[in-house]
Amino acid sequence: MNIIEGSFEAKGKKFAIVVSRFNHFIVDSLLAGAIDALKRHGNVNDDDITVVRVPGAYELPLAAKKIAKKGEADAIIAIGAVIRGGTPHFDFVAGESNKGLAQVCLDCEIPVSFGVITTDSIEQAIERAGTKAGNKGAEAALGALEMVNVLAKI
Ligand code: INI
Repeated sequence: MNIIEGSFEAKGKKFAIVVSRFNHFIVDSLLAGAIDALKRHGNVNDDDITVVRVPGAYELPLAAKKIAKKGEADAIIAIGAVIRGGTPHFDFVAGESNKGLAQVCLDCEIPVSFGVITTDSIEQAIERAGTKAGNKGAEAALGALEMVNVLAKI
């Protein structure tokens, strides 16, 4: 049996984090979690992490695509927070963000980690930004680290 799997070590690899400003109170914690995971679990150098800020989750796919096409990053981590309001706006923003990022990942053949939380309430968002449900930014960074390693082995 031949099993191929990735570790988290990624010293020398380059990571781009594309992050939305909307709901920055939440997003800032997700971003901090992602950077912490890259450094502590991946052993990634500060200089190998680039943070790109965009207005909202809707804008994440285009920025991710431009980064991917430059070819300098080994993986992209998308960070954002879409919190449901009283209108259908949530569904459009969350749906397009998710769809667009998945498209970049497959079209450009680069890992694009989905660290965009989509919640029904601010409380659920806080839970996922470093409190009782962990930190989804850190989880996204771990996913990117593992994918960089496993893709190199396939
Ligand atoms: N952007 C988010 O990142 N999160 C949200 O919760 C959100 N809501 O609810 O409106 C949101 N909207 C802005 C959107 O991403 C775009 O920036 C905007 O529509 C301009 O294109």
